[in-house]
Amino acid sequence: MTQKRVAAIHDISCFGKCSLTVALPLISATGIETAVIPTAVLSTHTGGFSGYTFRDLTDDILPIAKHWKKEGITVDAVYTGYLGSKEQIGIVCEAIEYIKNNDTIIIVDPVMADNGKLYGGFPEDFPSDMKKLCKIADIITPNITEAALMTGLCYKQPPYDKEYINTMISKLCEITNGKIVLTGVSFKEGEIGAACYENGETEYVFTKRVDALYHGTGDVFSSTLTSALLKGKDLLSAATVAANFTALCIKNTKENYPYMKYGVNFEEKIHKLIKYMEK
Ligand code: PXL
Repeated sequence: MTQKRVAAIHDISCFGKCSLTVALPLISATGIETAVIPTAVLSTHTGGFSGYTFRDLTDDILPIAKHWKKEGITVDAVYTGYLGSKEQIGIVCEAIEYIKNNDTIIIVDPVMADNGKLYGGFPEDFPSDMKKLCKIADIITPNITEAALMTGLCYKQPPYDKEYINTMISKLCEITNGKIVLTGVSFKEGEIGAACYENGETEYVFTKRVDALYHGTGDVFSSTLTSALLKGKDLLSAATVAANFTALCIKNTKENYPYMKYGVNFEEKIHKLIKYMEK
């Protein structure tokens, strides 16, 4: 069996454990090669720090993709996350055309918002443009806020009723023909999980909710979901691995490391991720 390869297209937040500093170690730890196309370099992520530096790498994205094509480099999956600007959405769509072959799966995490709010620095019409990237995806992994912003539904706080989640999923189906893993779903106190939609059916995976919010947990979830899918797991099993690992990291962080904006301590639990992948 040849080694699988992912192209991860996200920013590098130099401090704060999100995007590529999460995707690279986690996907690599599962035995999958992780090639990268950085979209921007920031001194920290944008959630909770002020005065961060921001270097836009828009001009590098297409030349990297074209060079890979010239070299005959192909990937089993493209996994996109935080993009540096609205302009990058179209550029990333074009870059994917250079990188993919017929078997490449395109996983789009439309990273742009959480807890009812767009992340700082994104214009109001960013979610509408992000739909273009979701349209070409085989799998999208929005959280409730991102899904609300893209579908025009109002954002609600958990716990949800089934009708809200079903409506959200059917509206997301108008945006993409891909599978949907909607994160941050909860129908009762004390649980959190994801709704997984494929072939007209929605199934759910839940874990115990740890009462703490940390930065970068969406990246932990989508990175481990990507790994699990490439390791041959079906959508629901992959989401189960991702949900359980993310919950474990949050629990471990809450017990030991209090700073929300410093991200989760996933490093000490990587050995567990490898076990979850083997199950
Ligand atoms: O975790 C998502 C993320 C990634 N990259 C940057 C961010 C955020 C969320 O705020 O600011 C730069």
